[in-house]
Amino acid sequence: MDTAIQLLRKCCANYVFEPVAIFKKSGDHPWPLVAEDEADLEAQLMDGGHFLPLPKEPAALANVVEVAVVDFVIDQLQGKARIELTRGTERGYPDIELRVGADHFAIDVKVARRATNKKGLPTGRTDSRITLYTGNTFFLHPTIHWAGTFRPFADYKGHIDIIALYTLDPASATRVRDFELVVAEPWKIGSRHRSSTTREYLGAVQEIDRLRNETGDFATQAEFYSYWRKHPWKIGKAVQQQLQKLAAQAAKATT
Ligand SMILES: [Ca+2]
Repeated sequence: MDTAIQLLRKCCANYVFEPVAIFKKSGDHPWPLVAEDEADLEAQLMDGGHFLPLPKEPAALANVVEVAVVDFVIDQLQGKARIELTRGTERGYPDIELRVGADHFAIDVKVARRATNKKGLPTGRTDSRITLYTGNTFFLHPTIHWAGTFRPFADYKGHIDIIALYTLDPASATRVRDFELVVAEPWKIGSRHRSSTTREYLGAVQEIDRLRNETGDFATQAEFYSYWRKHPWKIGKAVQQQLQKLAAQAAKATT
């Protein structure tokens, strides 16, 4: 477990936020455009009218950030000895499956905006509670191979989150300022609060220092799992149908 975490921490320490803006095909500048380096090119594209701002709506911006971080991690680690990375599906879990030797790790990327006060200064908390897991499916039934997952939840040697923190800069095309990546085990940053009242999500602690230091509300992983698996989750129609299908398959397999 420690090897995988160290590997990801080392990798994330090298990350610099890359998606600067959305490229717009037409611009307003003379051709040819000659740039001296990356920074010069960026400045010229900005001045030349080639940039559209990234979305500032939290979910849309989070998706841009998440894709960029997943791309980076896969690009950095793929091809190293004894390591294999597989990208997950958009709505599935996890975002990346990492294999080190014979062990599989679930790597999930989560994005959170820093909360700011009326003066625009960071309060030291995330704007909303990070969702650690959907509570009523693969997390609740850890031995079942759920749709949209690579393998049952309990088959992972470990679960690791990469938390991307940023401060919203509405005036810049990039929208993102003070970008930071924190690598943490979900149970270590777990809270006793849901991250949504309408969706079946369980949440992380909101203090950024506690995310960095991995000091959540639970003393042990067992305590975290037991608390959240006892939670009265709502089982919707889609989840119920999946459970029935799996139960029918299991029954068929034993006859
Ligand atoms: Ca994610």
